[in-house]
Amino acid sequence: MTILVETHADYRLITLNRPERLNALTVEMAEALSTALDAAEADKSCRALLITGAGRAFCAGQDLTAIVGIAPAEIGNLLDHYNPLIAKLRALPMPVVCAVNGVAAGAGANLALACDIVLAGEGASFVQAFARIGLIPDCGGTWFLPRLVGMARARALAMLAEPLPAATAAEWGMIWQVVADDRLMAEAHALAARLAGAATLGLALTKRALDAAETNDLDNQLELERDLQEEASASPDHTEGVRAFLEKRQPVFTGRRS
Ligand code: LHQ
Repeated sequence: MTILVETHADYRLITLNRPERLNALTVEMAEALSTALDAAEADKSCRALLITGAGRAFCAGQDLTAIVGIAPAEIGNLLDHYNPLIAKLRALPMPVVCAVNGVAAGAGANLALACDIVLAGEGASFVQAFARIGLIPDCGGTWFLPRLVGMARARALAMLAEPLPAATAAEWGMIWQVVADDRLMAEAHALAARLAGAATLGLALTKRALDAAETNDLDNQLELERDLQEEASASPDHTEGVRAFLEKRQPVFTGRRS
């Protein structure tokens, strides 16, 4: 099994599972991941996702043994498998937490950056390894990096392909937090569980608004916020949130759309 899926009360843990290859990506694995995302979305009781890697690495990017000597068109075909996966992750109507448990290289780094909240163990690192093999950052790397760390740092990361330690990645705003390696999974599970108990529709619409903000001007974004706010306000979780505030108690969110 190239990925493992573990179902928790109201979230799922997906583990990239080719530890002997540092969880390097294959088409089979991308398809399995895609199926797992669809299944999570279809399950109404699943309200958050947690992604990590088995063994000592998060993901070493494309499995290089699979691309030796293949035609350029085949490289494009490979990305036709990976690109929908990145788009699906971004559009998934629930929060996605990534627990980067070791090195995240090439497409593996950008898979992590596509997630909503990235936690990393202090021994983890991020490498835009593409330049080492004459390629360009893909799986959204050229889109995510400048937005997260600014163009100057994005260019150097992409061109130098040096490993960026997790602590620097957090300092630069590329990821959310660094935690001690032996605390990583406990913290990541706690975060996923907390998000799974939140107002799911509101978070899903927040994702949409933030992604749209990357290309909208202010007028369009204000208009979008207006429309999405109407949608969010129709949810039972909005009603519950306001009621709980007025009653001075913790809200109990269900994640139901209506
Ligand atoms: C690997 C890999 C790997 C196979 C470690 N493949 N075996 C998308 C689609 C289409 C076209 C092309 O591009 C893309 C996007 C991409 O992702 S391109 C970028 C691909 N990734 C890389 O270039 C990274 C290659 N790996 C590394 O630089 C190092 O392995 C890192 C920095 C990740 C880890 O270094 P170490 O901790 O020193 O581990 P290691 O190098 O000793 O690796 C352990 C084993 O895993 C080793 O096998 P072995 O049989 O010697 O134990 C590696 O060959 C294997 N492995 N990455 N991507």
